Amino acid sequence: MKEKLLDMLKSADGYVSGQEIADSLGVSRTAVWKTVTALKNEGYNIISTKNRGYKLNTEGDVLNARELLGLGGHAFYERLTSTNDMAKRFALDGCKEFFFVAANSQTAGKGRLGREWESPHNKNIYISVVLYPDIGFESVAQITLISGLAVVKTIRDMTKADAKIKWPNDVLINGKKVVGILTEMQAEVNRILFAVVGIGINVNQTVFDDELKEKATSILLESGIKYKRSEMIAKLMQMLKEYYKIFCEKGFGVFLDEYKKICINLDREVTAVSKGQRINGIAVDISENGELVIDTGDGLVNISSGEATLRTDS
Ligand code: BT5
Repeated sequence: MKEKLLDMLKSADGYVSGQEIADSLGVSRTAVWKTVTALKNEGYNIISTKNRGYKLNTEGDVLNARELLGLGGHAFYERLTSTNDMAKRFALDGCKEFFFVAANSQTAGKGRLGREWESPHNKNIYISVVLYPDIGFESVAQITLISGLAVVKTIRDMTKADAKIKWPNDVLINGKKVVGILTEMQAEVNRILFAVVGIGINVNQTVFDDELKEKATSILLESGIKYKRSEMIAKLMQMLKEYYKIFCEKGFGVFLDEYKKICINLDREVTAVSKGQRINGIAVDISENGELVIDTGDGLVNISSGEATLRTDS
């Protein structure tokens, strides 16, 4: 009943009267009113006007399983500890490639190296995608890089915001972090069993904790526009599939030019911590394998995204 009513409102050009809905669904007007109330509680912005009926304000941003239907295999949760952890469980159960887990909030959203990912309810995208890459261990870190490219393309195409990559796993707009990516993998001695790419996009968040205020932002804050998360997820999945397919066929090298163009670290001073060692210098290049090349003054050092954290001076 909810689905049918929602379909009627979605396809209507303006108001639909309560009577018309009741007749078409074969229910009472009270039942219509109750269903509309339930949909409103889910977050749908339905306007009720006396003598005219109901109208769906399509500007609203609602993320739920219904809105994600049609995007292929997926699981949606209102609240989860971490979409990455849940995606791993699906992968262990043998879900298909590109299966994704999305949530409206995370209670233990993860960054790299045990850091936290702030995941307030009903504002942002928290999504984890299962992949079965047939590549060597040394190439897994490149999945983060191509995922970053897919995210940047999605944001640029949809919002026109000037999104850039901070190697290896951050997407920034106007110098502030708007996206974080966490790739995890499970492997046997000589073979990758699966990889999970977790992507957090600050879409409609407007208030950040004190600790994050200076360094984090959202698409709404930067563009002034409230985007629909379900549409952004659809576009992101399309881009990710495209980029990943090319990556599996041709490797990371074909993305190098595109990556360098939008990577903010190049030609700037960086401090990298890799395998417990601090490396200071100028980031001069990205290698064919997606490593950051740092000129320390004493020579060039390549660091792999899998094992480095990075500070870039502006
Ligand atoms: C990351 O780690 O940037 C990876 C974040 C991945 C989050 C996604 S959400 C879906 C999936 N499920 C998960 O559990 N995780 C993934 P890292 O480079 O370590 O950055 C973490 C740092 O970013 C924190 O220490 C904060 O300083 C900052 N931070 C935390 N929450 C943020 C937010 N919402 N927006 C911007 N910065 C944030």
